[in-house]
Amino acid sequence: MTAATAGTTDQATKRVLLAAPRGYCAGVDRAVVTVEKALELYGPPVYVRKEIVHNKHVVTTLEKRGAIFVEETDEVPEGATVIFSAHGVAPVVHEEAKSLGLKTIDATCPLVTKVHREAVRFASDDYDILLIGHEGHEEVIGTSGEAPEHITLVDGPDDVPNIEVRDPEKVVWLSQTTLSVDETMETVRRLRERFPALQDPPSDDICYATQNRQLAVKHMAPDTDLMIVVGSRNSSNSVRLVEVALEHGARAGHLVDYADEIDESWLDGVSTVGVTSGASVPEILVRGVLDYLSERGYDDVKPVIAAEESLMFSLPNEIRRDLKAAGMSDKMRHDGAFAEAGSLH
Ligand code: 0O3
Ligand code: SF4
Repeated sequence: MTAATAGTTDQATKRVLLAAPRGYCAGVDRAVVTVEKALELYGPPVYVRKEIVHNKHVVTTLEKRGAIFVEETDEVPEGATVIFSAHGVAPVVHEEAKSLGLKTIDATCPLVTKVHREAVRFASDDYDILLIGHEGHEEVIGTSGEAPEHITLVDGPDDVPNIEVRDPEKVVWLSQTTLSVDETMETVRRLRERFPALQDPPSDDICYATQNRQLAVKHMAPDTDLMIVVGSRNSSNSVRLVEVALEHGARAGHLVDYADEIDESWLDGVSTVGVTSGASVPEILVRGVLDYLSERGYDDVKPVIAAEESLMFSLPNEIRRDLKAAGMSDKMRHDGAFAEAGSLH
């Protein structure tokens, strides 16, 4: 019997594989800094439609600083400022906000906006657009709202037999940005069996950050007894990381918001723990998990680097203009400042 199956694990065999890249992507950084800057600039309260990103810690920390998260724009008082989340909104939401006299700041990730533009373009050329994504997810609702009469949702490979199109010669697929790359390719393969003339998007809709985080997990998974993914349950990209880990050989995998959700029994007989985090997760939460593991003898941490990332987006124009007028900086603060300012609970 090996150490990994013996129920107890020798101190010398305990190690952590730490994924890189992990955590904040450029779109999340931009969206979170937008709310922080709005709080500094206008003072609380600042209204945000939906969770700015799908992370419990980010949302509760911003709430403590004076952000008010609402489900719909009609909950925002007349004349107030509302920020739209990183996942994007349908045009009808912009119209509603305008009719309510709200000032808006659009923190939609530019890579989500790119998919919206593709949808508008293919709809204006009268294509049937097959949007691969998860039903009910905010990003999918926003993208579908750009051209509801042209877009059909395809929620994974098993949904393909249900799909009908007007003209099989004029069909294109687009996707949510945070899907499993492999599952999406399987969905496309099945769609193409049904519609051989199916066109690909002009460029990848699954974004660089989603792809890189999955790639790092694929590298680590075969050597991993237990994969711990830090992220919230409603975070599509974080949930996908657990699935990818299990599909690529990790013997177990769990999603946690905080280190204190780790069940001690998960470590029974575990030699190698993989650690990563979703694109909406501040690094302080990963540090919490590494500290937890270190206290239990897993203090040999080896990075597994799948890609280097340097992309940064500038803040939305609406807030840059106001920051400039107030003589304030519009610089991004990649994760660090947010992480240190937030307490863990
Ligand atoms: O789309 P997802 O549920 O993964 O959202 P998160 O967790 O907030 O991550 C950021 C992704 C995003 C804003 C849309 O691409
Ligand atoms: Fe943008 Fe990708 Fe991050 Fe989504 S996961 S916010 S598309 S960079």
